Amino acid sequence: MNDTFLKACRGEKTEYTPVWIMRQAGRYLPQYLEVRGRGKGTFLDLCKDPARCTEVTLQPVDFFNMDAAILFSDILIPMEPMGMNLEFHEGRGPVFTDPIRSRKDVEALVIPDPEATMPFVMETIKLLRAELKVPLIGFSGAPFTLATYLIEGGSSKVFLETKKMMFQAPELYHNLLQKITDCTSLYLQAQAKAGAQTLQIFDSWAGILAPVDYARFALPYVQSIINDLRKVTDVPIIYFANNGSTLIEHTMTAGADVLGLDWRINIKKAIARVGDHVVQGNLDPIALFLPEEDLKQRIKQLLEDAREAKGHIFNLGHGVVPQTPPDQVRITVDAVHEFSARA
Ligand code: 1CP
Repeated sequence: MNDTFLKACRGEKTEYTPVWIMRQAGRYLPQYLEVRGRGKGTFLDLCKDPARCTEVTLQPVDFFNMDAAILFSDILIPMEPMGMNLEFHEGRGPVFTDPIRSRKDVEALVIPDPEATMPFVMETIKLLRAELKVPLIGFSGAPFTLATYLIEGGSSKVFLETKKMMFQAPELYHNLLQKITDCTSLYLQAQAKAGAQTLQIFDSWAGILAPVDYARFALPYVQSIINDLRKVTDVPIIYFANNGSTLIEHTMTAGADVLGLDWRINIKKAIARVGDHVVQGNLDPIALFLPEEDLKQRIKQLLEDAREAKGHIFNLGHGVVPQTPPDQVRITVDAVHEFSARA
């Protein structure tokens, strides 16, 4: 197996900088759309079909020579067995038809047994491990990010209901977050047990919080999950707090091995602040629309800027967007491999 990615996660020397791309399996790939359309099921049907999940996970790894695979699923999958009604609407994204607003709503949520309620995830991990020659990343959402979807009923811009609950009903908010944390903790442990070799926690909305609120209403739940994981597994843990450059002093206390960085911060400046962490990132996803030579120049500079890191995993600063030409992804991966090769 090519374990360059795992070595980098642990801060060990590698022959080159490993690269994978957030949302590397997905709508920018015509071959994904083909599998997604096959059987005419919904996106959720695809997430529950281990054979097709395996196929779409492998696509970018095979096409572009990625150094890691990420399980094809969605951060919202465990919210269904918790008792939420989840739908994905074309063009609008995820929708929870009955958002969480009251004590009764929180009390009705259950903490599911991941193996019993999400066997398709564990099955996909096992199928992938049998096929893959690079490490497999499992993942979850961070409790705060998951809570925003449950409370708002879907995506949001100002997160009014979430912040109102924090500020006006902190005990209710805490009880909700505690349940999501317990669910996520068991879910990630089950993924590691099934064969996931790294775990990434996506905190996609962390950056909408003031640091003081992040420290109180988001970070402790991530710390708790990582603490639990350390008792049962030694797989590396990546924590990605999107838009989190103003939060680094806090995110570095989450307990992760690797800190994911979005593109809004210069990676060199971030590295000076992250202490004993490996970093992952942080090319602007829209930089993939640069002309080839400019894109390569950006990548070269980024690798140069990351030289002093304890370890660096090349990635975008957030997910690849659906309009991205696949060839630009190929150029990116090849450039990382070429420019980072150490004599
Ligand atoms: O139409 C389709 O095919 C559905 C589009 C889609 C896909 C391909 C969704 C709906 N989810 C996914 C897969 C997915 N989601 C993966 C596996 C693909 C890969 O990485 O290779 C992963 C890791 C996720 C994680 C995820 N889902 C996050 C965290 C990462 C991030 O981008 O910040 C979030 C916030 C979600 C929620 C979600 N699911 C889908 C959409 C469109 C969204 C975002 C909605 C929003 O902006 O609020």
